[in-house]
Amino acid sequence: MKRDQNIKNDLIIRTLMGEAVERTPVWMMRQAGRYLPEYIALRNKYSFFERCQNPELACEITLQPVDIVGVDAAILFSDILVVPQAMGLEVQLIEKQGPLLPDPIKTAKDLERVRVADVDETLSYVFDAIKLIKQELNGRVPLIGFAGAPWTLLCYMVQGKGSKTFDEAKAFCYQQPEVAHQLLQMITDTTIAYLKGQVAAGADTLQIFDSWGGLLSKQDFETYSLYYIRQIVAALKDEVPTIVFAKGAWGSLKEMADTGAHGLGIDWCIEPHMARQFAGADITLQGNFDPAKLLSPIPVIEKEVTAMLKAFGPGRHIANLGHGILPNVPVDHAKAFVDTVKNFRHA
Ligand code: 1CP
Repeated sequence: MKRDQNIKNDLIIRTLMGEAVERTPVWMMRQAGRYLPEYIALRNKYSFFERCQNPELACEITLQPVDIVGVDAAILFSDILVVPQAMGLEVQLIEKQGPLLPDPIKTAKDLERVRVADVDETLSYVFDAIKLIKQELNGRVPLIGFAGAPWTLLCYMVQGKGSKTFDEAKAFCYQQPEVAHQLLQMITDTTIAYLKGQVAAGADTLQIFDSWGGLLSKQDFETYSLYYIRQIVAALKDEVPTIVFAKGAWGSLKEMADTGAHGLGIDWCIEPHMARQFAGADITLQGNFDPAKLLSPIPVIEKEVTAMLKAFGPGRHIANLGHGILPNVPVDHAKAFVDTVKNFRHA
């Protein structure tokens, strides 16, 4: 296992490895982004993919929440959709609407337009950003690398845009399962090379985001998602600790724990003691504050975060939200979340 000995605050790495920690560590999914005025200022000057592709900009945005909110980890500023882009699909980001893929995958013929990416050729800007971020972090906190899970990427590659149901992506899997599996395997192979490149560049831990895993039945989650996540975790788990976050898929926590991942993200719809019961004692749980609760008055946030910490109990817990931070959360509310965790000690 690779480990950067120069990290001063390595609470998150130690928690993932099941080692003793003085307090619960904390970060927030989507912490680099739209709720920070410093991010909005850069957004008004550069397009989304400019922000991702320019290592100096990506570095600056990555460090913002570390400097401003005081989280215990940085997460690379990028997007899960750089992988479909590297595989050959056009991806646009429409302000205030979200991702748009104008020529989505619908048939076997469309697979001719995508390939397993040569990541050193197509995604080297990410590796350059990681090297720069590690240098600028100078050992303050660990850097989290990430990728989308193959199922969640298929959702966008087939549906062509965000959706509440991803019904077209599901219909594609159910009507053309062989084509779907070919695409999922291509995404998986690209993702493994991509994440290995992130680790080689300096990422200290990796999170796999399966934002739409909870749209699938337990059996379909196994078939279209977990089968591929398992390959990714197996390829990386001996390099750095890995965290799997499959939103809504808590019915498969045990199976996810069995992949050998070091951490599992959970959303706010499952109680910590139930998640622990499903996942077993030997894995770190991450979560699970309702992101919308950060819109509550600060004293309510403090009270509810404390209750969450008590519900998880000491050890093997990384405090986080149950999904990404919302753009309309005031910065001092995000700080209240982080500070409440940092000031709390288990009795
Ligand atoms: O600035 C802007 O207006 C663009 C908004 C934005 C941002 C800040 C997008 C477009 N992506 C990002 C950055 C991003 N995306 C990060 C940065 C690191 C961090 O601070 O966490 C990460 C980890 C992601 C991951 C991501 N992108 C996911 C998985 C996590 C999740 O929130 O579920 C998903 C599903 C995406 C797709 C995507 N990209 C952008 C948006 C608005 C979306 C979601 C669209 C949808 O709801 O379908």
